[in-house]
This record gives sequence, structure tokens and C-alpha cells, in this order.
Amino acid sequence: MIDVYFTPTPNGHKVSIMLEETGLPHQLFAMNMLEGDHLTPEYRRINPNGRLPAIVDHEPIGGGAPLPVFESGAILLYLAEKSGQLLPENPRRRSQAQQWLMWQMASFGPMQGQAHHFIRYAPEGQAYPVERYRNETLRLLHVLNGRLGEADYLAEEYSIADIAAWPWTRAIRAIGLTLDDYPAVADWFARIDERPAVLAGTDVKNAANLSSARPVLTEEQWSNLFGKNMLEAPAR
Ligand SMILES: N[C@@H](CCC(=O)N[C@@H](CS)C(=O)NCC(=O)O)C(=O)O
Repeated sequence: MIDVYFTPTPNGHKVSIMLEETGLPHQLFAMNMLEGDHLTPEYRRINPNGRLPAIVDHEPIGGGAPLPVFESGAILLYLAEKSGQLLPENPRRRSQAQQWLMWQMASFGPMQGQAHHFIRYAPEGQAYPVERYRNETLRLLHVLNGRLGEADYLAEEYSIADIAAWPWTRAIRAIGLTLDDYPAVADWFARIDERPAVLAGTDVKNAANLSSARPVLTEEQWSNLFGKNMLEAPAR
């Protein structure tokens, strides 16, 4: 059994989709970031970075004690290895899957994450960071469109690279963007959207990050996400 510390965000959905695709037995523990569930010393023993998602595999590859795994990209690689699915065996495609997974983890997720922050959470009126991160997201969508214009999937066959990039593509509407100018991305998005495992992995867990409304946070919730409580958590 695999324990999943889950929140319904793009990074969380990568893991819920992967588990549905592979059929690995798991149980989800819903974590409420606004209430600071991720800031506890107990959770930091699972994820030293104190972010979501994370998993604990009670029957890890190679045996031994339960294995915690953090960072959504590392979780996808681990689950691919464990299941023997969704990481191509062909060396060229395998490398392509790893390249696009790293691209998502290093660029497409973090740049868009900053766009979400400045558009939806930061005090209003900060034109420069909004423009900077929205433009970077547009540039990355252009890169994605180029790749998907030459291959049906990022590694030619459906893989963890697509599972990593798809939920972040789904989230662009929350920052006021569309796929209208990215037809190859739109086709790829629609193909993956129809997969039963993707539906199951996002169904009823999909409330967050699709609305472009500015969330109204209490002082405590703000502190848990961006302020004193967040900063002080690692020292607890
Ligand atoms: N690179 C990390 C990013 C994790 C991350 O930032 N997760 C967000 C939710 S999607 C989070 O935990 N936010 C809580 C916070 O910022 O305090 C991964 O891919 O797992």
C-alpha cells in the first residue's frame, strides 16, 4: 500500500493520475494547505521540503523500511519503476521522457506557479512580475506546441512526461490563458483528457487552481502559505 499526501493541485494530480494509470494500490490523505497541514514536524519527516505531494511506500522497491518519496517528478519516476509502466524502455524515448519531465519540473511548473502567485495571491497592481511570469508561461506553451507538432506525445508514446505536463496545461485558464494559439497542445490535451485514469485521477479532487478568482485568505491562512508560519515551520 502506498500512502499519498495529496492536495488537488497540478502537482498533486500528477500523482493521483499516475496511480490510476498504473493501478498501484494506494490511499489518499487529503492535506489542507490553508490550515497548514503541511507545516508539521511529522510531515517534514516524510517531505523535508514541507510541500505537497509526497508518498510513503510501505512495500518499497528493494524491500526494507517504508520509503518516503518527495518531489512530484521523483514520485512519477519511482512509480514508473515500481509498476514497470509509463517510462519507455526504448533508450531514445526514455531519454525524451526524462528530458520533458525535467523541463516540466524546472520550468513549466515553477514559472506558471509564480504567475499564479502574482496574478491570484499577491497584492494587486504589480505589473512587472505578472507580465514576466505570464510571458514566460506563454514562451513555454510555445515550446510545448513545437514538440507536440512533431510527436503525438512528449516521448512519442504516452509517458510520465505527459502526466507531469498535462495538469499544468489544465491550470492555465486560472491565469487567464487559453490554448487557442497552441493547436498541437490543444489536441494533445484533449486526447489525454479522455483517458479514464485521468478522469478518475482528477474527478472530485479538481476544485483547486481552475478558477481564476482571487482567493480571500484569512491572516492565518496567508501566514501558512506565504508568511511567518511558513517561514518558522522548518525550525519547529
Ligand atoms: N517541486 C515540488 C513543488 C511542490 C509544491 O510547491 N507544492 C505546492 C502545492 S502544488 C505546495 O505544497 N504549496 C504549499 C506552500 O507553498 O506552502 C513538486 O513538484 O513536488
